[in-house]
Amino acid sequence: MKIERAYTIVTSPGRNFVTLKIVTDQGEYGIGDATLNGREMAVVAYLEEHVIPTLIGRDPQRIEDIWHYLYRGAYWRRGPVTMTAIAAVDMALWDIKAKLAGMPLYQLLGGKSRDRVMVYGHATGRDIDACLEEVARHVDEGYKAVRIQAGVPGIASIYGVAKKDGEPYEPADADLPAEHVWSTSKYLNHVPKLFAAVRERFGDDLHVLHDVHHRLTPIEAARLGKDVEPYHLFWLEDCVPAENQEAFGLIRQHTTTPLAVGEVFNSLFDAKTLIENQWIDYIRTTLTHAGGITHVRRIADLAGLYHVRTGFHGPTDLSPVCLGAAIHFDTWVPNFGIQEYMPHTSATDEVFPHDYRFENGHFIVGETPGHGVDIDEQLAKQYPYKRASLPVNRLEDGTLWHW
Ligand code: GCO
Ligand code: MG
Repeated sequence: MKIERAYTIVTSPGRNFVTLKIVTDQGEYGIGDATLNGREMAVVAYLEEHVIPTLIGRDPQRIEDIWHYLYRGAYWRRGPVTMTAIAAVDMALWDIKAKLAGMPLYQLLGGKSRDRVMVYGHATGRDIDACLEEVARHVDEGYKAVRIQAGVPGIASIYGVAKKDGEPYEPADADLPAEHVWSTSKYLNHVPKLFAAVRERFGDDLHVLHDVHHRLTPIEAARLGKDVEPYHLFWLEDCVPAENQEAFGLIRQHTTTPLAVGEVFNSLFDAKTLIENQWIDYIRTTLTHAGGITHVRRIADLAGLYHVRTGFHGPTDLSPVCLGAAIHFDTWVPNFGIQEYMPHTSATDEVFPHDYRFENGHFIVGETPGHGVDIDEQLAKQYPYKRASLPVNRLEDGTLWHW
């Protein structure tokens, strides 16, 4: 069996998605998600110019060999663009292999470790009251876990918090990066009040999560972790940037609030020190940005040795292809923690027909051979690519900051 053709499909049903389709000479095909939010066309160019020409004629069943060919063979290792491109190939090849085996992907990985996959949804509000209403809506919809982000008095606009109720928190039409103004002190004073209000209204059972989006220094993160301890968060996410993995050692010495990190990681080496030192509790690295199933499986296995569980990144800027493959992975992986879930728009769901289903705060994996997600190429053509940018953050004095 040989790879006969491979090509990228860029579609924007509300936001941009890049999909790689690999077709074999036997007529079987697989698809992989290659979406890197705000840098979509860089991955398209990498795939079209440097990866696809080397795939033609190869045996699609040799997933491991192709992975190492693309990783080692390029000489230039790692990096989000490269690893997203490799991930898309890897995901498409696992899709093909599972279809050939006539099995849903989770069976090929080792079968079910659980019947359903717990997810967390996103509640955001411009102030605490609006936020509590959003949490209530999620609880009514059956969610057992909710990420909670509220506007902070004195900060005009925060990425992760929708400006108006019901709006997405990341405007898809920002051609060039918007600039936000950030105040760490205002934020740090406000967050404990938010979680006090959440516990008071919803009691102890709801799992609550919070994303700091890399905006603190280690000692500030340590303070926040301590301040929210009484509200026992499921996790505090990305409390500092993790290029300096040792920073987490400092935070860990100060707080028992569980720590999650890794949505921007693209390889095992970004997480190795964090995992081996048991400085984190959840690893967020997902299939699309870290070399696909073949590589993320290695991350999860290392994590399992150190009581670190998975909590895959799953915002709407990852396509249903990534979500579908992730649900298979989550159903299998022994050290599963939780899966992030932001519902895609109905236009996106129509472009990407899928067999996973949401039920009572959980995902139930489908039984279709492969990863269970397809793409309607005709429909995809109706939504042309539109450049969209993520915002940047500056401190009140104008200093460029993490966002
Ligand atoms: C999350 C994230 C996202 C990212 C986005 C960037 O936890 O879901 O922080 O909101 O910012 O995926 O592309
Ligand atoms: Mg995040």
